Amino acid sequence: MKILIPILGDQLSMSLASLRGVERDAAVVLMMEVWDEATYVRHHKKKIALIFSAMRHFAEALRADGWTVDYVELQAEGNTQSFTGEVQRAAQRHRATAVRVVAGSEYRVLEQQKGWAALTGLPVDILEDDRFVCSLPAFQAWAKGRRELRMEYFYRDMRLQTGLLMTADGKPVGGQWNFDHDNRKTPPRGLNYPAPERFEPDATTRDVLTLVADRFGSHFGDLEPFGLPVTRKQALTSLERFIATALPDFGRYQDAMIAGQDYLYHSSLSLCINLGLLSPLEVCQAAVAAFERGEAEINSVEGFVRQIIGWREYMRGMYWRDMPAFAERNALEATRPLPEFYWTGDTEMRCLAESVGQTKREAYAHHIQRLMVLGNFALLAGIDPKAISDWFLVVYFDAYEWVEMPNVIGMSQFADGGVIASKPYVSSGAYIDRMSDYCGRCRYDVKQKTGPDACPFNALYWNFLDRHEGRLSANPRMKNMYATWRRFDNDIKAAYRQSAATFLEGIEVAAEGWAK
Ligand code: FAD
Ligand code: DLZ
Ligand code: SF4
Repeated sequence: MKILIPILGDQLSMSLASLRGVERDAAVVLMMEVWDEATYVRHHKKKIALIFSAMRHFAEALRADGWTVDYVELQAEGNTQSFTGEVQRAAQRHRATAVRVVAGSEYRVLEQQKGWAALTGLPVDILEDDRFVCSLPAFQAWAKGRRELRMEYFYRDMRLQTGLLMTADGKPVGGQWNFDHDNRKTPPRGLNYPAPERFEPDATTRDVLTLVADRFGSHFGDLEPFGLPVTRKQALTSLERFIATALPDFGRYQDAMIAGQDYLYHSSLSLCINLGLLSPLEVCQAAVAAFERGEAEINSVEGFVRQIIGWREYMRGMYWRDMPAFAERNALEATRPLPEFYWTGDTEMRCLAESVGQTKREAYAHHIQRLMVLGNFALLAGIDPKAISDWFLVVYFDAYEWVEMPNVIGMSQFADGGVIASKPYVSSGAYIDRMSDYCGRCRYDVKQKTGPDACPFNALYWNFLDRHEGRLSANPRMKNMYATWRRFDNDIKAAYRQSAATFLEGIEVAAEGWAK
């Protein structure tokens, strides 16, 4: 009796359901580096190195814990380069009598897993991934029959369920569920910004860096310097550092953007949580403990906890609720190909050049850069949601389809027709100017509305509203914007249309092959 336990690259948790209740000497854990996963989109080099290194370190941790691990490296002889091929091969190699696996986090992978029983002739137990706060059946039950599926109400249920920031008599700590009105400040000049902990690559990571440089050299992004956390111990150090140095100002400055400050007061813990090195609950509990010790205020801690037990859980629920149709959503019928500068950063628009530049360097940009610069531009310009979604999936170290797709297709591109977001997240240059220091160093003038020197976001913004008036003007949250648009006289409207058209015609389209 040998149970084969495949563990996938984002399942790096010792508490994984497939490991629980199994005798170590009756099981073989299978981990596999496969070309299929590294290239279904051509991930950022740093992201591939992160995942391979974290996988190799996790295999060592499992061995130290008494498990037998069969680790198939990318270059191993006979590697079929697919999950399915490797599970079939390992089942034979180990004369397995059963397979036990946690459901893949992505639809594509779960579909493969469903075929394993027929292909191996073995019983295959696909277990629910219980590393989330809200199970998928519980999310379905929450969503069922609701007219509107807004995150805020889901989040309150998660607060009640977890007891995080709740008083003994079931009320939200501080008397409110949400403290965002205290947030969204621009940092004054000269602040001493915290920086995430960086880790010197060990021999395992250095091997992986060589492998990635050799085999994935043409993929997007900078491989080195590489200092990301790749073990649970390093992930815990990153968490501690965030709590001690950045959490106290997380709330206040969470929407700010400063050139050269890639992380500001954000945690960059998404990579650890999504890989399984940290659990979402332990991260929230650490933040709440800092609040209880008086080291961070409620606006920061509540805002942080909301991102994790609110947005993160909600996005996963929405992904599974709507797949596979989600991937095809295009409510605004946007068809423009992705501009080349998303890959090169070569644009005179400072906000985009900075955001793409740091994405290339770090495989990271924070939420507002993703939503209000990179996503906002794509939405205003009418970029095909699939093309921009593939871009987001390639470039970020925390990007897996289950969380990337609802954020991009739903929240950022409004391509689900307004299920996730109640209105499109669009803005003119004024918002970016208010929240960042980008505009001061831009060749465009954020105050000019039209013409060759005007900030392109300005004309694109009005052009977007004009283009979608039929679809969006009835939205109560868009009423003021349309009232303003309608007050413009025809010459002004024509100038906006013309400026937007001239700008869009001049955009260079990305060559094929960057993403797929
Ligand atoms: P912090 O600002 O420190 O936030 C704390 C944690 O909250 C994050 O680590 C993350 O786990 C969670 N979180 C915050 N916002 C969200 C959200 N909207 N959805 C899910 N979790 C959230 N997040 C990903 O993990 N992977 C993605 O591929 C991804 N793609 C995105 C694409 C777009 C267009 C947008 C607008 C957002 C995307 N996000 C994604 C959500 C969010 O931007 C990132 O989770 C966050 O920037 C990660 O950085 P951080 O750890 O410093 O976050
Ligand atoms: C993203 C990724 C990459 C680049 N490579 C691998 C790999 O070689 N082996 C592996 O197990 N996982 C990899 N991953 C992560 C998987 O795509 C991830 O586990 C799926 O999203 C699971 O649904
Ligand atoms: Fe971006 Fe416009 Fe500001 Fe330039 S002026 S940085 S294009 S918002």
